[in-house]
Amino acid sequence: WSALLEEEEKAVRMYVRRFVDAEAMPHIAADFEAGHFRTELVAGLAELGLLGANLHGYGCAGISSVAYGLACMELERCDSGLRSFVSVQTSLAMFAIWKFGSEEQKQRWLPRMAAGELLGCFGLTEPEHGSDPGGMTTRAVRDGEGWRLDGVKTWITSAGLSDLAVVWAKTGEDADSISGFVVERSDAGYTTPEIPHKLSMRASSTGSIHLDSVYVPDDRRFPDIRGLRGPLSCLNNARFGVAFGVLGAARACLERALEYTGDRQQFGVPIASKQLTQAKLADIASDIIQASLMSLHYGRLKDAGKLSPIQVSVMKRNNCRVALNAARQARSMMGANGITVEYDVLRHALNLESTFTYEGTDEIHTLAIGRALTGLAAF
Ligand code: TGC
Ligand code: FAD
Repeated sequence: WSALLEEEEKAVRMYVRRFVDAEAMPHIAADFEAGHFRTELVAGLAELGLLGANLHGYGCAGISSVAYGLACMELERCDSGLRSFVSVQTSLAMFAIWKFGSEEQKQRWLPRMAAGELLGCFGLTEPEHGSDPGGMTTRAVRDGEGWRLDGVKTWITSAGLSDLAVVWAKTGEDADSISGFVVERSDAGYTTPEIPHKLSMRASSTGSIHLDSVYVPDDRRFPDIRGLRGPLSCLNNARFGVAFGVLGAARACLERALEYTGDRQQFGVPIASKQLTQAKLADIASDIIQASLMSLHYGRLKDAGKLSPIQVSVMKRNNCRVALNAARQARSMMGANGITVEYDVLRHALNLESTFTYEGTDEIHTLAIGRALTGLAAF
């Protein structure tokens, strides 16, 4: 499918690949084992223009959606956590400000976020409201010239690394009152405890956001967006990056499996010479090719402003399934060695369990597609 890519897209893919191979790959196994996100990578990611890459203006690179998708693939070829960091900074925190912020808010945060000087996170999920964010209980109550925020957000990527958080809260009882606020690290009552003991996304930072009567001035509320449409619009962008990204993990697993099964001898011959192995490899390769072509087509639609949320659901659901299956199959082809961190594939499989769940679970996207097909909501 490379033949279908523009020169600029190939160039982005190449320079991200070089950066990842030189700076991230050598450390990823150790970082995953240690449960460590390598903050040293942030400056390099910013220098490559990857923070806010597909946004225009405010110091952002303004590359195409396809080029951004390819960058996500290259990052996730190393580890989903690395792509997640870029997704959250770009498609959730920066996009929310870029799309819904006032001109003053954009000028204030976006250039420094693009430069990697300010890191952001995105707080939508709550302990009791994951798939149904409309039920959120985080509240913002008027207090003089500003707002008092109370509530808990959880499973927030980069919470502990971030200088600011885009937080969604209700100002009334209904989902229609949901508003977006930018909370800063220095705000009194704002804390971000890390979530320990993860078996997935270990090279990514994941935490909670505790808002204990946090005062936020009115100039840190997005002026015009109200209701669930605000956060869900941001998710469309992030889901697009996830969908492209996971194919990078799938490709890494295929490459690993090809290498391994070509070398590994059983019954006196390489296991790659066995038909059962070839069937697994053929299925993975064929799934990746189909998913890549669909993603490229949807990426071109996105660049033309014609990609619908349902197409994003189709792409996110399909590609996460393809990638998780590729990682599990690759693991099986590598036998016992496949369970070690040294061979990468189980690390990818563990990470891909998270991608299956976040940005809308597989089931939620299934039901979104079902609703689009039948006109009946089964959530
Ligand atoms: P529903 O009645 O369907 O819609 C409410 C309003 O939202 C609008 N809308 C969308 N707008 C833009 N994009 C979309 N994809 C949209 N989907 C819906 C809709 O038009 C309506 O607008 P308005 O103006 O008419 O009011 O809402 P619902 O309550 O029935 O919920 C639908 C459902 C279940 C699909 C939605 O709640 C959902 O998507 N749930 C999943 C939640 C989710 O994905 N959370 C992700 C949190 S962030 C994250 O996981 C980051 S991981 C980061 C990383 O590390 O990469
Ligand atoms: P639940 O909603 O409780 O779902 C549990 C199960 O029930 C799932 O299988 C689900 O599909 C199923 N289910 C739910 N409703 C239905 C239904 N109506 N019909 C059928 N089945 C249903 N959130 C953020 O806001 N910001 C972040 O940065 C962020 N980063 C994350 C990073 C990681 C590593 C992870 C794992 C999660 C992250 N999340 C983030 C949270 C993520 O979006 C939620 O986990 C996800 O939306 C699902 O919510 P839940 O975990 O509460 O599961």
